[in-house]
Amino acid sequence: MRPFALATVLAAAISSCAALLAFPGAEGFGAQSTGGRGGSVYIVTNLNDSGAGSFRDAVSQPNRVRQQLPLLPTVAHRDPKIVVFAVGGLINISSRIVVSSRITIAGQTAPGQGITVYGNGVSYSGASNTITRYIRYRMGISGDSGKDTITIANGANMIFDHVSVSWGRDETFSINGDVSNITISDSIIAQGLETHSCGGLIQTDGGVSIIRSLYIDNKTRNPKVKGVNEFVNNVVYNWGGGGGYIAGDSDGPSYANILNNVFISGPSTSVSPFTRGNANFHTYVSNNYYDPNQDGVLDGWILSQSTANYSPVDFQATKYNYPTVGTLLSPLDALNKVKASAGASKSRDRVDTYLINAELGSLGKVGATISDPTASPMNGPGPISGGTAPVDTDKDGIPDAYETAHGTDPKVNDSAKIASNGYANIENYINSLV
Ligand SMILES: *[C@@H]1O[C@H](CO)[C@@H](O)[C@H](O)[C@H]1NC(C)=O
Ligand SMILES: *[C@@H]1O[C@H](CO)[C@@H](O)[C@H](O)[C@H]1NC(C)=O
Ligand SMILES: *[C@@H]1O[C@H](CO)[C@@H](O)[C@H](O)[C@H]1NC(C)=O
Ligand SMILES: *[C@@H]1O[C@H](CO)[C@@H](O)[C@H](O)[C@H]1NC(C)=O
Ligand SMILES: CC(=O)N[C@H]1CO[C@H](CO)[C@@H](O)[C@@H]1O
Repeated sequence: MRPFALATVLAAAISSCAALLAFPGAEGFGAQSTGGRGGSVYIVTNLNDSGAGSFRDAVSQPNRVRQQLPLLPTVAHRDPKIVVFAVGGLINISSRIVVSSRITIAGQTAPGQGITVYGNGVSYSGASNTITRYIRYRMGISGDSGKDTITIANGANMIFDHVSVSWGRDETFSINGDVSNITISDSIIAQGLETHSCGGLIQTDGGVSIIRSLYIDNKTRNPKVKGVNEFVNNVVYNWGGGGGYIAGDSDGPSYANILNNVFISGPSTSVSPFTRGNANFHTYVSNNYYDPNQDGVLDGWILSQSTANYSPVDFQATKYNYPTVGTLLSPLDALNKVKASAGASKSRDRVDTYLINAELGSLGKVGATISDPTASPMNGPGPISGGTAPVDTDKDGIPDAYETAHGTDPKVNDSAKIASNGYANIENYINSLV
């Protein structure tokens, strides 16, 4: 093939990849992550910390040099992997897990109440093209001191959707550095542990979308933002004295859309929802709802655009043109949506149920103040019922019943094959579950 023709074919392949969303309905800066598409399927078959069949083995096999086409430079990267689960339950990890590039983690495939990774945190630093859905990462006091539940210090093109993240010893979900094209959608970021008790830094010029997610029970940084950010249809509940949405406090320039969010004060809340802005924080703000009186009734109001409400930021007259939600909800519709489906909600665990029903549901009256998640009222990360995986005769990750109903052969290992709609067969299965 002549170089010209090769380039044309590659360009076509790249643009057709780029057009496909991470999954139907994916939104925001990370919506086009390709995850493990085009690679093989890894079935997690046990809850062990490490070893064959474990989550750690599935997600953290190191990068390697791959044979490249002629004329193209050699690059080290990892075989893409789509990770599915034939077990549900608690995965108790001692050391941190480092997630590699080009990976799809489909927590929604786990039977029973799904998967909780507990005991330490998870790093996505250095990764690119990850899709992470319907899984719980709960670090806890035995995790490494000074570390986050989820850390991204560099990397690109990642989407976290319906993920429950809690109990970070430093930050809970932190993005800080040379990081591009990230979406956090329909997720819960909860209970950063004292004494730091932080939701997280969201500091990068590469673009982070935070959509329909819940920040709850963090003293500060719910989140703390610098750089390019969109914050749309989220709920922030019971932030503490350190601040709710912290609109940058450094000289670095920021460009943010802050639209249709809900801020509800709780027992720990003593400050207004926006703090610490400065003239470098350029922002379009609109339709943010605030209910400060902790009386168990939704009786707040929409904040007007004034420095009294938003700290001293540089207001913009028009929105930044960011990849954003298909449907912008009203703040109170966003609250209902978050209550109904934020986090790993295919089967909510006891922790998220408590946070959503007892705390957020109290509309200001109840909020946990915790430094030890194993103590009352949280009582640790479990139990998580394991359930039973459906029969999968060819062990390709797609159950027989689905294969029979959708015209693939339950006796042929064909789940990694790309279907006519551009997704792998296994992706069409995992996307059908939620
Ligand atoms: C998982 O851990 C159990 C208990 O330590 C052990 O018996 C089993 O062999 C491990 N499984 C694998 C696949 O390593
Ligand atoms: C997790 O493992 C640690 C170390 O083995 C153990 O002390 C702890 O009880 C385990 N926690 C859970 C919830 O299983
Ligand atoms: C981020 O996404 C944009 C739009 O899809 C793309 O042009 C850019 O290359 C991406 N950045 C990185 C670092 O991959
Ligand atoms: C299925 O095929 C893939 C290659 O497409 C291979 O990596 C995998 O090991 C096979 N799985 C089984 C259970 O044979
Ligand atoms: C869960 C948790 O750590 N919550 C903290 C949130 O912030 C308040 C106010 O500072 C603390 O009292 C809580 O402990």
